[in-house]
Amino acid sequence: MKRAFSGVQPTGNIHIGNYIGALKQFVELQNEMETVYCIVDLHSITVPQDPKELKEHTLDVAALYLSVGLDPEKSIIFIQSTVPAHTELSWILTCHSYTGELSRMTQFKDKSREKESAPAGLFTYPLLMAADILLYDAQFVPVGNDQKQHIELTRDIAERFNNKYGETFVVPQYKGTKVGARIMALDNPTNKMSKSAENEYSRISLLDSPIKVKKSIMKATTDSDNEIKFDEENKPGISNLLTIYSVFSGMEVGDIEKKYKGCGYGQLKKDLVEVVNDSLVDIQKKYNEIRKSEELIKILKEGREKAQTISQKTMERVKSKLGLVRF
Ligand code: ATP
Ligand code: LTN
Repeated sequence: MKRAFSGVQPTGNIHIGNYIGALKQFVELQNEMETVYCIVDLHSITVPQDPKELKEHTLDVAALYLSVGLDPEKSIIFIQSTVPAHTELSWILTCHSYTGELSRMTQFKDKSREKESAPAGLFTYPLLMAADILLYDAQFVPVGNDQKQHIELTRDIAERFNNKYGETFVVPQYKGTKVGARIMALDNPTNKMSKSAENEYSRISLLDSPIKVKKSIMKATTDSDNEIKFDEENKPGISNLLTIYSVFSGMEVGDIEKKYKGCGYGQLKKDLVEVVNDSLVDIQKKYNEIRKSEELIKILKEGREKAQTISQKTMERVKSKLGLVRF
């Protein structure tokens, strides 16, 4: 049986970029293979977090996993820090990777650029991610395309380890969506939409009110020629809106272009507000039912048990290959 693994950081509330690039795939894959989904709280502390907010956001992300359609009967859902094998394997991988390859990671370069000094965890972050994936023998990693480079590194490390010690790890593959693997920020379509960007109107969170959604879309940066055409290079703003429209309405981009031929951006934006708000209603209803329920903790505890069973087996295999004494 094939298996997929992925994770989302509890650095804020999930936005439509996370949903389109990652979570939508998480849900679809549930019917095709075994699926393991994590809330990667240890990744989020690579940058400063408020402890109270971190706790809330962790449970928010768990509740949102369920609200978008993850089914605990089909998927293992758990919090990374509740399964110690993640940090354990991460150290072992740290000893099997090179500072040179970590320095080439664009996410590290981007996140450390404006800092006077960067935490070491920001640098070794991809190794914790590699540990997450390799612990579960995952063949597939559904993520947005900003994570492609981290998956490549995971593959390199797994292959290197296998060559040195004999077959130990499954070498995983990046799994991206055809449409929307990189949703752009609404205020600046040359940046990726991000949970931690300062301007809240740069993104649409799955928990945003209809008014906030309306403001974010109506303010979205476009170009001035007023032609509704998908052209990522020359018209990144309008192309981004067309992608979002397509995913939430189920319509092909070409059909949306036809529908709005001769209309201005204002009409497209107004309709997009409705399309997005209609989709968020159900997610938010489910979220409100589950977020404060005992059920949520029960699901996370069951997920932890299942994750522990799988990851412990991998750790036994790894330790034995390395010659670490076990009794
Ligand atoms: P942060 O701003 O804290 O770095 P983020 O918004 O980039 O957070 P992550 O938790 O790092 O979100 O990512 C969760 C998943 O969503 C990953 O699979 C990531 O590739 C995907 N993702 C993040 N942003 C986008 C985006 N703009 N478009 C498509 N997928 C995205
Ligand atoms: N680095 C990812 C989050 C992440 C992840 C993972 C994704 C941590 N561990 C394992 C897939 C598999 C991010 O920033 N989006």
